[in-house]
Amino acid sequence: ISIAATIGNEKYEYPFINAAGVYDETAAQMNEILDSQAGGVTTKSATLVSRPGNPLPRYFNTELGSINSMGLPNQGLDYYLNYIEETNTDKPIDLSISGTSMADNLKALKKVQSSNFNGLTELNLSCPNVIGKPQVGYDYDAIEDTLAAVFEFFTKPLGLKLPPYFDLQQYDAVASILNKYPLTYINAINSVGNGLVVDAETESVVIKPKGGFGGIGGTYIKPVALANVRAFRQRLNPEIKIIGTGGVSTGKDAFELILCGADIVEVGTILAKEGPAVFERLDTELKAIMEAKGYQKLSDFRGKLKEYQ
Ligand code: RRO
Repeated sequence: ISIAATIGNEKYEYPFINAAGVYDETAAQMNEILDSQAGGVTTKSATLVSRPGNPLPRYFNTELGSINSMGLPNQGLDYYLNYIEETNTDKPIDLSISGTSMADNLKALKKVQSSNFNGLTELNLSCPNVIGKPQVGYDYDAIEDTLAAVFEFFTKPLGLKLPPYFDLQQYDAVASILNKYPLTYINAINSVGNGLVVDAETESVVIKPKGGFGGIGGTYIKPVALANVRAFRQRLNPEIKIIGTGGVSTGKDAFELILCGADIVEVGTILAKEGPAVFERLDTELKAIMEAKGYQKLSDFRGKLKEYQ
């Protein structure tokens, strides 16, 4: 049984990697992921200049998931470009970029364009936690303006990290924009933005920034992730691949996302809870399901979700 998968020129021997922002701010963390049974690693979303992020506490685990308002803490784009340049690995390293303005995103992507990096660059249009900056992915004109400006000069493989959508007309609108551009992939979904977790005992919120509002991840959001992957797979040009992210904590969750059309799968909340040892467990669980069903490779069932006739 092979669980290998490909996106653009990148080959993932294992189909699980970290979701951008989890276990990936420092070289030491990314090295631990590369040393595990992960298929590769994604960097923390980078800005041009390093940022400390929002005040603590800013991440909280619950039984069914997590809430975060990290606020884009990262070491700056040069740190991640240097890390990639200096790291000897057969596994893909995907570079996530999340400027806090269109001008900064363009500057960052120009830097990537003129660097030696030729892997996947993931432009994050869906950070819910930078105070005063709405998620670009909910503004169709801003998505279009960004892509038009980026593809004026960017010739390397590009993916977009999208926020979750909740209405079928949103998928229609976004897919019709994305289909006009030579995107290598999309990544669906980022956390469900601006949820609220309440601690009944203390009668208070659980994270400090933004009065407790933050991005929800984990089991809570799996049906939203399944829907977004499925809806985009039904609407996007087949050349645009899909990274499925959201609510995966078992091999079965991943199997479901791949049935909906995911090419590879990312894990956030469960990686934060279990650490990089989670990747071996997920690989093993996914293979066991495939073996029981008689599948030899991911393409035997990818996108083949059945509907009532
Ligand atoms: O750093 C964050 O607060 C953060 C980002 Br950039 C993102 O894209 N998604 C998220 O849940 N948190």
